[in-house]
Amino acid sequence: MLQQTRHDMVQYLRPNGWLTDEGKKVWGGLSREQKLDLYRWMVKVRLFDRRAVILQRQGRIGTYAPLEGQEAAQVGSALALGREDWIFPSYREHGVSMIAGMPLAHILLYWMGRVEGNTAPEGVRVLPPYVPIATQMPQAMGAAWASKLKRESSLAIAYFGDGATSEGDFHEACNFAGVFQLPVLFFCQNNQYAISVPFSRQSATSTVAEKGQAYGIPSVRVDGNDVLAVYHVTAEAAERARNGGGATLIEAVTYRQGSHTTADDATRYRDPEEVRIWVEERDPVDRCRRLLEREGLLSEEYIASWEECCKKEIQEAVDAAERAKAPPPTHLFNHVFETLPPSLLRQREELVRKEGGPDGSENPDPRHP
Ligand SMILES: Cc1ncc(C[n+]2csc(CCOP(=O)(O)OP(=O)(O)O)c2C)c(N)n1
Ligand SMILES: [Mg+2]
Repeated sequence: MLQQTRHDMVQYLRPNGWLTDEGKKVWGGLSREQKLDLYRWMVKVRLFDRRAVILQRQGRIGTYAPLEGQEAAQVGSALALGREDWIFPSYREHGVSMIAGMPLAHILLYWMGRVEGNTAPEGVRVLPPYVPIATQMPQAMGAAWASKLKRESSLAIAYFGDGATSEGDFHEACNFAGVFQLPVLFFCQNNQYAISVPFSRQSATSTVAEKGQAYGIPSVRVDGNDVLAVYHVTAEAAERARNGGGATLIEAVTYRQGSHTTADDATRYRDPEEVRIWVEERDPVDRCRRLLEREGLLSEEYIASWEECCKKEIQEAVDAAERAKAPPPTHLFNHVFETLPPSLLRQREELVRKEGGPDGSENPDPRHP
């Protein structure tokens, strides 16, 4: 059990694919399937992510926030949660969402600007991605409070970035969760940049974990590219939350290998040598693969057939998303105001006049005749 903040970084799997002594114990407690799952999910998430970037470049989805490099932080933490837990993601958590049961087609539809992409299927407790930075944190805290008042076993987890720790919402959520001992996990993927702003220009503290400590929340810093350590640290925090032990802040130290979004160019503000080190020497997927290969759990044929299987599933999701009928243009006006203000009402009427038909739906989108 974590009783206090650890400023040293928890690491079980070294970048060269060898386990530490503590790591050997944790690894030994996992079944063969659990071990393979860590790797299989990371591969699926990476292949999905790469395909989504290509779709954006082809003009088939609007914009996209890539997660390459952050697979271990997302897969390790998501696999430690239960189906009853509430997940409050930011815009980069596609890996977490798919593990929690969000269909891949929905994730693509979200980036195509469709409202269906925000709707989780029955029984999937994933909230829509939160784009305004840190706003998911007080809401996750509120869900955790509700769970506590109703004496339910579910916890809430908020995913956010290093930049979010400069927002008031971060501090308010941590304070409240600390005082009321709420079953909430604050999971920070410290990928070291908030768009072009490096962590050193974001915060005068050297870690995010120490900010949680200031609110009386046990806080832990973990190697976010070490899927085993992330899994174990999150499972421990989740167990504690369920047993009435309150909130935990987890700082997963990782790196965004690509750009902030497809609208950004990270080569404008990052040293190529820094990127090379993270990509070539600290990659989370390679690290796990090396361990599994050495243990005889992975072969070249197995890797190839798993990748094929993922690509097929991703292709099916792309087809399903592209088959979805486009909404009428008047949908632009839905989902913000319950009653449209007069100015927007006028604009809507103008659009209906131009498009023809009572609500514009009689003029089908030419891309989906
Ligand atoms: C309240 C608010 N301010 C500014 C923005 C613009 N913005 C979008 S992403 C981003 C950087 C966030 O960085 P971080 O929290 O580290 O998350 P990351 O993108 O690295 O995952 C900013 C400033 C926003 N979305 N919301
Ligand atoms: Mg960041």
